[in-house]
Amino acid sequence: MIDKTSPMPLYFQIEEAIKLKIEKGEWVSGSMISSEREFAEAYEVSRMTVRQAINNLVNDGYLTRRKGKGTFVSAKKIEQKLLGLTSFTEDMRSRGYRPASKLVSFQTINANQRLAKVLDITENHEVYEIKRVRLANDIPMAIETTFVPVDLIQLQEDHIKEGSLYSQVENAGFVIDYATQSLEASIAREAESEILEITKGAPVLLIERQTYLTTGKPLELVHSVYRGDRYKFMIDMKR
Ligand code: 16G
Repeated sequence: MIDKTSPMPLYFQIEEAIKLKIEKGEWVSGSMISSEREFAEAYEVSRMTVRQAINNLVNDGYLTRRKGKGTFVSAKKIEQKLLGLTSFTEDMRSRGYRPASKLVSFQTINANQRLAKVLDITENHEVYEIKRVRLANDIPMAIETTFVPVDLIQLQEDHIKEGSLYSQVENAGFVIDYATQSLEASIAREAESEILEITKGAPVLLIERQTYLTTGKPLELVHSVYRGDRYKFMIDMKR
């Protein structure tokens, strides 16, 4: 499997061999991998070489080190296509996960200048500010802060707590049309890391979505913090 005559560096060959095992499902997520020594013996390479391969796989999110325990195969990332305009509830259900939310807060606030501009309302107009932790099979995936103009729709706290915002909007007779979304890399701050159950400074994805109804009216502005270790966004491109 490892070709010592190849110009490919040995650590890279080991990395590829491990990735293949994970991708083929031979090594399942959560299982512990062999020690550096065992790898070094099996591949007849130095422990330094093995360490380099494993470090790269940890950095790329394939493997996770747990202090005092060992190195484990990471949970598979959720792949989300940036194509259809879907809700968290729909995304999770379509992948066979059980969606849920923890409602952190639900209140009305007065729009500041930016909110007013984005939501096409006048400054100081009331907007709902909804903070939710979004979970898949009880694992926290993202923290979402959603702003919706109060004048547009009467939102029920109970429904938001239990169910889907988009279904509540659609059940009220609105048709959601399109959204613009930005995505940028960042690191988890202390409060975020506690909620998302990741270490402080771990990579996260910051997403901002502005969603519009078929009437042309803005429905929501949403700021989200997604776990970088569990999420992968896919974009199809055509030339
Ligand atoms: C997604 C959307 C968010 C929307 C929510 C509705 C992203 C980045 N954000 O999380 O804008 O408010 O779905 O979900 O995808 P719900 O209908 O399950 O409440």
